[in-house]
Amino acid sequence: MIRNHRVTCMIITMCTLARLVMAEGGAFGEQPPAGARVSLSNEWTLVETEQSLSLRWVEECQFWIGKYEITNKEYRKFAPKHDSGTFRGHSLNEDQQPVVNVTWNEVWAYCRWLNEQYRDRLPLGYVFRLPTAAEWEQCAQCGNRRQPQYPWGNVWPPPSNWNYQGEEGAFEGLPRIDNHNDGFPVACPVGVSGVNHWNLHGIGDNVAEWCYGGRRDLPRRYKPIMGASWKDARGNRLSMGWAMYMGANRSLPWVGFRVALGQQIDGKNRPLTSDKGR
Ligand SMILES: [Ca+2]
Ligand SMILES: [Ca+2]
Repeated sequence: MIRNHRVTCMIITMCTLARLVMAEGGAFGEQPPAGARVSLSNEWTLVETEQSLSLRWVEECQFWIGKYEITNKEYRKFAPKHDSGTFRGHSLNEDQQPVVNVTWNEVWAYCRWLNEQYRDRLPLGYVFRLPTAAEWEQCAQCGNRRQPQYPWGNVWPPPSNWNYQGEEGAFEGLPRIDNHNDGFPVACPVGVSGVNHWNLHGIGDNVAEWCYGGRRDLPRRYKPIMGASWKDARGNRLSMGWAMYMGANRSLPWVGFRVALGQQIDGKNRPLTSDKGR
C-alpha cells in the first residue's frame, strides 16, 4: 500500500498503542492498522487527542523515533511538579515548549515510566528508551552519511524556522547569528521548530537532546547530548557530528530529549520499571 516510502509516521495515543501492535501482528511499522487515516504525505493518524504521542518509523534504524522533542506537558504526566524554569526572564515552562532542566537519570526514568504505562502491549523486545547518539545522528542526517553539513542543508545562515540564537535574542554575552531571526529568543513550541526531510521536528535545533551511550575515555556517568539549541549560534556547534558529554545527574536550560521505541539495546540498563520515588 505505502511501502515505497522508507519512513512512515503515525500518531499513537496511550489507548491505541495496543491496538496498533496487535494489528501489526509482529510486522511492527510495516502497515497501518485497519481504519487508520493515511495522508498524502504518508503519515498515519490513528487518533488525534491531546494525549497523543507522535512517532515515526525509521526503516534504517528499525525503530520508532519521536517526531518532536518531549514537551513540558508530556513530561508533567510523569512528573506533575516539574518546572522547566526561565532564562533571563523568558519562560521555558509553557506546555508546548520542550521540557528542559532535566537530568539524564530523570529522562531515563521517564522512559521506564512510559514502559510501565504500556506494559504487556509493546512488541517483543521493544522498549521506550533514548536513541543512541548514532541513531540520533542518522535521523538528523535522514540516513545520508555524507551530507549535509548542517541539519537543514549546506547553506548559511540557517532558514528562519530553525531556532537558534539569532537577532531576535541578542542576550548579552551570547553570540548570535547575523541575518537570522526565527522569532524565538528561547525554546519555541516543538511543532514550529525546524523540520528535516524525514519530517522530524527540532532534530538539530530548539533544545539539545540527551541520548543513550557513552565514550570510552570518559567515566560511565557522562552521557551524550546531541544537536544544537536555541542558545547556539556558532557554525561548528550547529554542524552535524557535534556532541557534548555531561554527567547524568546534571541539567541545563537548553537540554531536553526525545524518545525512541526500539529494540532493547542493553539488558543491564533495560528501562522497564519507573522510579516511583522521584
Ligand atoms: Ca531563536
Ligand atoms: Ca532538538
